[in-house]
Amino acid sequence: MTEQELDEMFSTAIEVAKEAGKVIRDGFYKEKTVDTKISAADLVTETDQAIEKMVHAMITKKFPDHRFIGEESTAESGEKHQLTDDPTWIIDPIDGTTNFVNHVQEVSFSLGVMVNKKTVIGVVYAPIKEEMFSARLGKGAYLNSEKLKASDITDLKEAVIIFEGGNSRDAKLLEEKVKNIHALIAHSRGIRAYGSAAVNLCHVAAGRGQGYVEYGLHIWDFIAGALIATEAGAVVLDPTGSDLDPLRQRVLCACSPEVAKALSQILTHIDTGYD
Ligand code: LIP
Repeated sequence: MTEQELDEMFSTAIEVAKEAGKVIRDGFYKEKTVDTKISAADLVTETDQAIEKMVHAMITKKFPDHRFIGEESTAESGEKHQLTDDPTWIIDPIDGTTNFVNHVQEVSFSLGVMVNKKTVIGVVYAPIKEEMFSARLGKGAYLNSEKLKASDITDLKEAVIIFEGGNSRDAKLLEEKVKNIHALIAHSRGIRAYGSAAVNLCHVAAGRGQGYVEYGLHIWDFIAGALIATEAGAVVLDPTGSDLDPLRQRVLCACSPEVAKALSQILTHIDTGYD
């Protein structure tokens, strides 16, 4: 893939995010038709579906040979997505749908592009707050035009950690998550939950917290934010400390390797499956 091709893909990603942002803004305070997916806590609205269709059309028009993985088309087909070496656009039309339904501003459009299974572009747009986070592999991460740098804290005791309950209501899984919440509160300066995995990763990239961990996610929730966080100097790993596997449904992000290691040691590692 040439630099010129990557430039073109990056400007398309920004353009697409701005268009998705307009639709999110239009729907934000309106009455919504809400449906549920795997549990009563896993929501989808007509806006999620409309954005995904619009974005898919925009991308395939410009890059007909590229592949596409989207949260809502995957849910509709009920099939597992295939991650290949081909250039692949990975979309979450609204990350933080529960926030969207409840008029909470942490709502984002998330778009990652992978080539040879490596993320080369990440864009997370939180349109209500007018925050456009973006990164290209090896070229740094930005919030609007400001360069991002993660916090330089190395001691977990001084760290604020973002943690989410997720949308599964499986009793055994919840028991393990509660153990993790206990461990995180005991060892850190405090926990937070903003309700959007993509935004959570961007918060760590922007130094608005020192770590984030979640079990039970999917590639579209975290792939863009993971590049933004790493390009801002944070580490993004599998919670066990091994390399991040984009299909393994879990992520650990920390501002420094020391905080990552300490987090990995206190957590109970939950296996929610493989996409
Ligand atoms: C949501 C995430 C949130 C997580 C939920 C869900 P959605 O994405 O970003 O952080 O806890 O499990 O996956 O469903 O709003 O796109």
